[in-house]
Amino acid sequence: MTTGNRTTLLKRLLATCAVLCTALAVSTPAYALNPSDTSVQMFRWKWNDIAKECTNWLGPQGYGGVQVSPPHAAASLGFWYDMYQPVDYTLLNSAMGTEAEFQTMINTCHTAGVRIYADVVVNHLAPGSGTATNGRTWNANTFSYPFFGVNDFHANCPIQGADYGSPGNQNSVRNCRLVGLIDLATESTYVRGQVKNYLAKLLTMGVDGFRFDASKHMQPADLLAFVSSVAQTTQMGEPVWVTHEIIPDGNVNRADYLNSGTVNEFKFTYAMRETFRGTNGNQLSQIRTYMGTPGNWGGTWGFVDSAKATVFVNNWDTERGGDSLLASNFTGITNDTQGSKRYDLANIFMLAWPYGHAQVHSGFRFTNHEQTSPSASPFDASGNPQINVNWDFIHRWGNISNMVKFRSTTSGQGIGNFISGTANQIAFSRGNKGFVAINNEFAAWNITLQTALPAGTYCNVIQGQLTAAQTGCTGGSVVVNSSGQATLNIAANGGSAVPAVALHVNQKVTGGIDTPPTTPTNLTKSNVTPSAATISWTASTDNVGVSSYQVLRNNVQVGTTATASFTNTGLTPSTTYSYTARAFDTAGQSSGISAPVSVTTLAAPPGCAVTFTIANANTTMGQNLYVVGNQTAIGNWTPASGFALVIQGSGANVPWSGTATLPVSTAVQYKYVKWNGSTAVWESNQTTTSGNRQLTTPASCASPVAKNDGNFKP
Ligand SMILES: [Ca+2]
Repeated sequence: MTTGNRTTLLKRLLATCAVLCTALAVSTPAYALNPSDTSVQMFRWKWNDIAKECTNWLGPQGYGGVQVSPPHAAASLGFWYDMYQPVDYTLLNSAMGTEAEFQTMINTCHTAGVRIYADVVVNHLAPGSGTATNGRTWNANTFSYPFFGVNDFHANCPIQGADYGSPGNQNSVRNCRLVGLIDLATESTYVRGQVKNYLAKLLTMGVDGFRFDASKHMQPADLLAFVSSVAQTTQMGEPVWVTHEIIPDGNVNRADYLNSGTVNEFKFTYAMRETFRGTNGNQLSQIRTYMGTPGNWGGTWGFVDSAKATVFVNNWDTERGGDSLLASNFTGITNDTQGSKRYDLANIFMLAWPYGHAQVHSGFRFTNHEQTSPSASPFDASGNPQINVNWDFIHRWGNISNMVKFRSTTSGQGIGNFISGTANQIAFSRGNKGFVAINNEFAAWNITLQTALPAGTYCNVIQGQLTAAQTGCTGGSVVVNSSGQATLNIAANGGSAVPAVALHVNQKVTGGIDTPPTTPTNLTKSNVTPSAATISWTASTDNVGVSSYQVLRNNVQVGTTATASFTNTGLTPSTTYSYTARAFDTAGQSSGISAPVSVTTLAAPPGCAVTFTIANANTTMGQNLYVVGNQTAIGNWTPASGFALVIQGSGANVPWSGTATLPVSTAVQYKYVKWNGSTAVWESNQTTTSGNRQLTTPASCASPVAKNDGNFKP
């Protein structure tokens, strides 16, 4: 490297900085940033696309920040990991966009309330040789990089697998080459100065924090020196956010790095995979044992304290290495979004659980492990997001995205009312601000649980949010009663629904608390007959109004009614039934089921056998004699349904006779009818007042009544 080259570039850098400093001074923010407890890893998203997402989605949804891919200039070989092979930290043209686009993204996201965290790769530089994303060249064989030369690197030795063991070889892990990458001498004054310049430039541009890549491959003192050498406050007036990538092994002591930032708590990533898949005997219901609880974090797995943890269900490495739950890995294995909603549930848990700084991961779908980001835009020509097409847009998945505001709303609240159903079902309160229930079981979870929420109707943010009028929800809702209890009906995992409920006080329906109707009382019976009964009750009351009652007979609905009375017909004589009722209000809530009333139908009245005989009908071929009259047994005046008599002998005038059963104590009117199946020939009228033949059956009929009616009256 020549001094001249360095000087030229420094001039260029200073000129850029002067412009930017002026711009930033003018745009000193009058706007507020979102709460900082959640961010999203926008893996290989272009700066221009991130800017759009900040404005259109991330800001309004409450995301606190975006962790962007490394903005330095890097190798460009056609693989996703090219960007982890830095060449130049000064002219920040990368696979994600130009330096100017990077600056615009920062400003746009800040305006939307969203911070920008840069992924910083300073352990190593690119191997091989070539032209970087900013047009500058490098050659690792001659240690020629725009700002680094032969004296700026550690010796050429590979890190061995055993170095990560216990005791392992810490010097090798920190000073030898990680997968062949040329290891920077990060303890040297010159290298530290270059890193300082890079970090200072990013902060000046408005970057809000750093994710240090491969931190365990550098000395803790190096990282502390980097962080200490630059401003401690961002352009937005906040402390600089710092987290370290430190994958646990048998050698690294993560506590050594906590003086310069938080650590990526990979144990959380592993715990999500193990507990939601239920592998190795791990159970979601035991999560407190594994990782501890507020004020006492650690657990049997040895989690770092919450204030020192950055957590994610997966990042780009674990999604390719299989160390986490998976969402976009289409290399031939089953994702945790296929056949289950484990991936969604784990993100919901992460955002509901008061541990660490939570990061959602949003990347792209891939079919081989080295495949780089799609050339297709995440948006269509009209600017609409193409979700789960090439880019997965996990930050827009409704059930995950809505949990960002759950997290900020419940910030500072502890865990209460923790309960497990099966080993795969848990629920807990976040103080009196929120409540969540997660059903990672392939069976529904229907249960009434205690919350600490104020009474009211809440939107289940897993399914939707408040409507614009805030009087209803775009998805399902849950009622918390005056005792703080909520009755939940959570679908089984494995279906189309994400089987969880999440409620918080900023998604509470206004316009009054919708309470269920009172339960109907005092059920009574009346008008009981052999085949019917009327059930009545004391009307229910409700704050929004009772719309209907459901009437149940032996626990099965037999009808609904708007009034407090219902007549049930079609019953069987001499049978006992149990009736109950419940009320529904206009909001669809139901009361409890009433106490039952027992009804026994009356016995069917005993019949009275009457033997009808008629002669001299003068029937023609095809005609038969029928008794037709005002009783069901004799056809209710319909010849086709009349009671058929049987001819007693042969010839046109022999008697016809037959015995019908009629109700007792009943006034019966009838005529004889000659009927050939289509034409009725009725008797003419009698001298009775009705013109019909008449009889009244007795109250009891020990033997048939003989009704010898003489001759057919033509
Ligand atoms: Ca190193």
